[in-house]
Amino acid sequence: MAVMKLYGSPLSSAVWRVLASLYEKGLDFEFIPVDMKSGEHKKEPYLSLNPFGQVPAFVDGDLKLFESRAITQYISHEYADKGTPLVVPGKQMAIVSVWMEVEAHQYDPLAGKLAWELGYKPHFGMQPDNAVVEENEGKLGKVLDVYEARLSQSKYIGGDTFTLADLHHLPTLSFLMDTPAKKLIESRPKVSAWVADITSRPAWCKVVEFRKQH
Ligand SMILES: N[C@@H](CCC(=O)N[C@@H](CS)C(=O)NCC(=O)O)C(=O)O
Repeated sequence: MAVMKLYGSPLSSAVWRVLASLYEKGLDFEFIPVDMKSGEHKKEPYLSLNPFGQVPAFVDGDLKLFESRAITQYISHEYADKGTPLVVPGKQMAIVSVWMEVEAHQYDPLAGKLAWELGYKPHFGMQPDNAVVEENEGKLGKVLDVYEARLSQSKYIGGDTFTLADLHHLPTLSFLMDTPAKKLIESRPKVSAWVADITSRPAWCKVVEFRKQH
C-alpha cells in the first residue's frame, strides 16, 4: 500500500497540526516539502492538491485533502484502531465538535494574529505592531477566560480524555508559549496546567523535533 503523503512547510502551524495527528496515531507517512519562498504553493502542480495555494495538502491513496482540521478528522476516523483514539463515541463527540469549532472560530483567528506579530514577524526580521498585539491579547484573554471555566469542569477541553479538540490547539499554543503572550496562559491556572499537559505529549515532542530537523 502506498504510504500517505503530507505536503507542506516545516514552518507552517497548520502542517504541525496534521503532523501531531499522524504521530498520535503512529502512522507511517512521507513529508514532501513545498518551497513557499519560491511560491511553489501558488503554482501547478501544487494547486491541484490545494486550490487555495496554502499548505498543508495530504494524499492517502486516491484521496486528496486539504484544510488541516479536515485532514486530522479523516486520519482519526480512518485509522480509528491505531494509536490514540482522538475521537469519541456519540454525544461525547458532539461536545468535542463544539470545542473544535471554538478552536477554529474563536481561538485561532486571535492566536494566529498574535503568533504572526510576536513569532513570525521577528523571525523574518520585521517589527511587531504593538496596537495589533494589544487588541488581540485583550480579545484572546476573554476567550481564555471561557477556557478557564471549561477546564474547571473537565480535564481536557472536549471532555475527560485527550481528543482532536485539544490537538487542534497545539500548534498555536506552543508557539505562543515562546512569546510574551504566554502571560495570557500562565495567568490562568487551569489553562496553564492544560497547556503543560498537552504540550508534553510524546507525539507533540516529535512535532517539535521535526521542526528542529527540517
Ligand atoms: N485553514 C487552513 C489554513 C492553512 C494556512 O493558512 N496555511 C498557511 C501556512 S500556516 C499558508 O499556506 N500560507 C500561505 C498563503 O496563504 O499564501 C488549514 O488549516 O489548513
